[in-house]
Amino acid sequence: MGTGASTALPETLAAASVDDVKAAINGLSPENIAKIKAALAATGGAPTVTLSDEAKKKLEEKGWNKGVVGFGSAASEASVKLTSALSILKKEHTWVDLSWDDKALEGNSMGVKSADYKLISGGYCSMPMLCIDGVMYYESVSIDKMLAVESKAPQEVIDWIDYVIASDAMLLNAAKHWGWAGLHASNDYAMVNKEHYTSFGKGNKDEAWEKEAAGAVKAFLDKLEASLAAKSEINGCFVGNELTLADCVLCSWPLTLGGVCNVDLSKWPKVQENYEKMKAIAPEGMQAHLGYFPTFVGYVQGANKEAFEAGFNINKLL
Ligand SMILES: N[C@@H](CCC(=O)N[C@@H](CS)C(=O)NCC(=O)O)C(=O)O
Repeated sequence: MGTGASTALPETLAAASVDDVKAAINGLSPENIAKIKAALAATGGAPTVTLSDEAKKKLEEKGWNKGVVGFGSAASEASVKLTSALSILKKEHTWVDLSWDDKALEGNSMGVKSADYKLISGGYCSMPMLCIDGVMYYESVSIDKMLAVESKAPQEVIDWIDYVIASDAMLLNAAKHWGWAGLHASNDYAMVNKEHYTSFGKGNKDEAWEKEAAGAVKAFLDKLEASLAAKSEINGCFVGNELTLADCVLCSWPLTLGGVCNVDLSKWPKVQENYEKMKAIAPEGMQAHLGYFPTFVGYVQGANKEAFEAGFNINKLL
């Protein structure tokens, strides 16, 4: 992103893309660099895209350039991290539904593959995104960090979010490799932007990559299991007795890893037990994911069945 990077200091940090900030930093004193770093850390530093004048005009036309507007399919494993956070925080917002196709913008809906979303998302073309006063943020977990900092979440919650920020790219790549890539190739990428998936799937990664990805999955599940084992009671929440933004960034992994990636979760019983308890107290913003995502899992497993049975199976590496 950040195709519009310039060496002038952006007017506000919130309106600055990561590239804008990097470019501006080159001409700054150490004191100002320290100030910028502190400000980014305080907001959580969710990345933003640079919007063209045409994109800004489109947001304005729709009235999405003011206030808080989310973009995504509430069923998706990444979008649920945002919809659940908005729900728990009771944050007033508009939701724009992204469908799994290239449908043009109509009302409050358009396809994730559509030209309209390509424009509005500054070329990001993935979900979710959150627009705050005309600034488009991406990366669900970094957005949740920003919301957590804003709502003065406890440090333990922030620590979980930071942990997921540090590990989720590899986890999602594992799910793309052992799961999504097979499904999307089977229907010629009708639902998604092809270029986000073609470097994954059977035959597209070497053994070293697969070992590293499986290692990241194992380390993640081991950490979740150990932290749940240290709790006095498994109650559906990773921190305390009520769902927090820590649970928002952790809520999708049992279906993503156990379902899409086909990880045998029986080795992590507390993760499973906690997930069952979480479902029973899930907020409104998790319901669509919990209800519809298992159908996607069925499609993914169907599309990968032959390859899985022939040994394309992450469990051999765990
Ligand atoms: N790390 C990103 C992942 C975003 C992502 O891969 N989103 C998927 C849905 S879960 C998507 O938009 N897929 C459609 C596409 O990439 O074309 C996040 O957590 O926000």
